[in-house]
Amino acid sequence: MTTKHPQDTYSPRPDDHFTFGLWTVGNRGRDPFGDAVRAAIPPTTIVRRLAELGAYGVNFHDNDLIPFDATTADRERIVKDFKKALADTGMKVPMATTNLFYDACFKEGAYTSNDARVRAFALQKTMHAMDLGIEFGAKTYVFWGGREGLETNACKAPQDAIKRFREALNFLCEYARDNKYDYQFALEAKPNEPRGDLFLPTSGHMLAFIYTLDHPEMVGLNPETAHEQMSGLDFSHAVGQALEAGKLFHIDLNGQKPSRYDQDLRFGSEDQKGAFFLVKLLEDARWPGMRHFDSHAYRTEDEQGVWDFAHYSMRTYNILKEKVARFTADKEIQAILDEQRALDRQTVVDIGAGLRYSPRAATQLKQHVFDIAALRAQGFRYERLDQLTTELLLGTR
Ligand code: GCO
Ligand code: MN
Ligand code: MN
Repeated sequence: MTTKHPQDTYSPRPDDHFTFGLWTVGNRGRDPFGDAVRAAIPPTTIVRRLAELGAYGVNFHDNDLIPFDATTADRERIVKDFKKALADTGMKVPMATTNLFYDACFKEGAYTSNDARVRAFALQKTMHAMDLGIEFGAKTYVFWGGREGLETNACKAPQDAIKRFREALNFLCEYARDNKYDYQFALEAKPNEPRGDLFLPTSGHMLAFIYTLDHPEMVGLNPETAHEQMSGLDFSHAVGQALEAGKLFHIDLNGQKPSRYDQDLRFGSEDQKGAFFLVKLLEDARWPGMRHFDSHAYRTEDEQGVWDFAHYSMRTYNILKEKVARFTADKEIQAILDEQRALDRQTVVDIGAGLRYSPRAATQLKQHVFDIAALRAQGFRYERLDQLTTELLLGTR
């Protein structure tokens, strides 16, 4: 089956650095109310089709590639075939991760389980999965604690769960160092689902936690659009804080309707304005990371719809990137922003650059007489700025 998408300036290319999880295009449409609607697509086929569409690479959980109960011989054969597909197409594996949520043994948690045997098994499984990622040249290792949560606070105190999560990450940082694995760890927050509540529910919680680890320099964030929006938060603010802290190690792009379960919709299919500001944030910062899509096709789709979904995810990013260039080149928009920059540059008292404290600066500032009436009278022209942005996005400028 081939999907023909016409080539134009928005067509994805490998140097756009778009990646997909094997689990995203491989999603078979299961949900809590219905079974699979699509056949499984072999990982090697996913690699070949995504390469044709212009993607840069694929990422995987250990069990997306190697089934949970595979024999050593199975593993060797699968790895060999997958390496061949990558070599044939030039596709890369920038990120790897562990499935610590699907198997029934993880129902009470993995690193945070009350059962010490499960915690130890989760570590063992992660070490094997880290070894696998290294075989494919992965540089980022993602931690999403799908089962690290609870339904009733009667079962454990959140502080104990956080301590266990810290112990596990400290252990795995040492494992990476000991083996000279060139990984950066990226922690992914989510407020709930599949557990009633998940520990460390937002990127902000995760960021604070990172600085309590033995090797905070190895660990950053993997924020996801849908997950921040589930908490009613603006995704760009989570990403902005991660960028400012030098902790944006990876990103999960998708779409989400407000206050729902985790929908993992196609990037840009919802809240196009939010998606635009997110692309603007990443592009203005010249963020060098992968533009990874953690989403899947609607359950209504057959395999053709899956490749449409993949192509349109990348295409929308490129369209929004072009809108960002237009925003930067738009004289009326920039004139308003110039007024803001001029306001920003005003000198109140001569205390040097910024608001750096000194006793002299404090004295001068305390003595300064402000023209409060002028401050009150200042208008900011954001209605016009937003309307110009809106018209740019709607295609009328
Ligand atoms: C989800 C998560 C996952 C993770 C993936 C990689 O809500 O299902 O977003 O898709 O991103 O397990 O860690
Ligand atoms: Mn995700
Ligand atoms: Mn998700």
